Parts: sequence; C-alpha cells; structure tokens
Amino acid sequence: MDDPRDRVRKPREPHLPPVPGRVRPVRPAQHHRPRQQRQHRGPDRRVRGLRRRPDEPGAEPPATADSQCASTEGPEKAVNGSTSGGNSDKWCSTGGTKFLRIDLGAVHRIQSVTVHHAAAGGEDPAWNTRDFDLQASADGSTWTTVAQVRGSTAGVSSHPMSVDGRYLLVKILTPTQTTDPAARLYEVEVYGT
Ligand SMILES: [Ca+2]
Repeated sequence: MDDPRDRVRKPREPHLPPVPGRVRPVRPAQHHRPRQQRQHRGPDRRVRGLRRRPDEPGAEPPATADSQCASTEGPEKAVNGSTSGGNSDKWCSTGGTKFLRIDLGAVHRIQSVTVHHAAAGGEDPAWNTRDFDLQASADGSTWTTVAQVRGSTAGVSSHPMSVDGRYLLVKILTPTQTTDPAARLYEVEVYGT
C-alpha cells in the first residue's frame, strides 16, 4: 500500500558539502509541499521550514508557540516555506514568555538554523529580533541550548550547530530593537541530515 508517510523527499543535490546553509534540508518523511508553492521556489531557496499535513492521522502541528498576535499570525506561518506573503506570513507573539517550538518529526542531526526576522518579510528592521536563544531536544523535555544570540540586528541570521534533536525551540528574550513588544519570525529553517 502506498502510504504517503513512507515517501521521503530526495535531496535535489545529495552531494552538497557539509557547510552551514548548504547542507541537506531536514524534513520529516511526512513533509509534502503543495505543487503550486514548489513552482515559485528559486534555485537557491531549497531549504524551507518544516510542515506536516494537518490531515494526516496522528500528525502533530509542526510548530507551536506561546501565543500569537492575530489569527493570521500563528506559529505555522514560521514554517510555511515563505517570507514573501506580507505581514501575515509570520509568527507574531506579544506573550510574556515568547517561544516557537518546531517538531521535526524525528531526531535529526541539526547542523544549522536560519531565522528570518521582521525585515526579511519587509517590515521595519527595528523590529528584528534582538536577543534570543535556540534550544534543541530529542524528547521534548530535556533541552540543550545551542545558540545564545545577543544584540542581533540582522534581518536573517544563521546559526551553525551540531546537535541531535527532534525539537527546536526559539526563545525570544528581547523581541525588537525598540520598546515594541512583539516577536516577529517570518521563517525558521532547519538544516541537517
Ligand atoms: Ca513564513
């Protein structure tokens, strides 16, 4: 029987060197990308966020968060494979403890994480995330801090690491460069094997 969960996307370039940003994307076997989105991908945009079809039996949401600013700015927008969809192509949170939690579906060796902040989606660079931690976990309960980013002003930031994990947590400590209280992540991409 052709179970769609058994289909594994083959890397388009299986012999890429193992350097940050150019390694094979980590995707759960259940990952399916709508054909229409695939057509709009440029040659250098191979790696996206992670998504699992919500209608699959037993599927968990691939991303959860502490809160969201609007119904159109939920955590799923940070792993939908797009940064070009306007203001609602992001996860936004003004919660007291802001976090985004991504489930890769299985343990992977995570080699790099790229985060697209406010300016990556066309918003004010003053709203780029200033301070945040990245944590990884194999079981969702024991977490290892793999990056501590402080004072960042970047619209897109990349973070090399080497850790086995199924879950990635982005903990927002200072969401912007100003007193604006909202975290805005347009996309989180996980690279690895
Ligand atoms: Ca997005």
